[in-house]
Amino acid sequence: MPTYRLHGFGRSGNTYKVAMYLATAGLDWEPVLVSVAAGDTRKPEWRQAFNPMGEIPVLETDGRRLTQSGAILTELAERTGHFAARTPEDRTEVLRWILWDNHKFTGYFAMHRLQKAFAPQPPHPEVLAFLRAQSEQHLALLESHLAGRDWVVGTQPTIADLSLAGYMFYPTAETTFDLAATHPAITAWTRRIAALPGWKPPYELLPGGVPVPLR
Ligand SMILES: N[C@@H](CCC(=O)N[C@@H](CS)C(=O)NCC(=O)O)C(=O)O
Repeated sequence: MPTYRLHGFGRSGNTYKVAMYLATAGLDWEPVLVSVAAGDTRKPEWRQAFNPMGEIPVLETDGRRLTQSGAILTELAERTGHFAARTPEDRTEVLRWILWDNHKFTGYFAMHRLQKAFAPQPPHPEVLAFLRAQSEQHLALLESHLAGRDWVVGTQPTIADLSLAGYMFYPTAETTFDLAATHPAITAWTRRIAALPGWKPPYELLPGGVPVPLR
């Protein structure tokens, strides 16, 4: 059995954050299909066995089941050294950006994509407008942070980059953001990430979640 088993599916950018790590760190892993769209995470037996919070990703290793992409990435970096911060100060910075990603960037950008592309009912236009405005505000902050620097923290890629980039590689048809046209620093940074050995886009790295239906 591989050292790491990653439960999740291709549509989940939070799962993809961890998948990108495992792939680009060259670790021994396999994906296990768990589909939010199919209702897997809402089943009481799944919650009891894997995550009472009802969320993917779940990373199984050494008989443990780790959850929360930021916590998983932190443990992997500490264990393996791949994409770890180099100094105590940078470790704090990495944590700061991962928290910001979870709360602000992914919190709004992923919800906007979910509502726009995958919600069973069309969202209220004001809800969508709010999520889009928040996403734009957070993208602008990241764009200005990345102008003139290669990586989010320090001079090497870290888990902060992989966390923040988790939702950047989905098609414009899903996100409705054409970042290549509007955010040059973010685009250059995602190209650096995509150049890491072992990198693949979400729907190639993870099963399930073929991008339908789209509205
Ligand atoms: N902060 C969490 C967020 C996890 C999360 O929101 N996962 C979504 C899929 S991307 C999920 O499992 N949703 C299940 C549901 O809402 O029922 C992390 O980074 O792992």
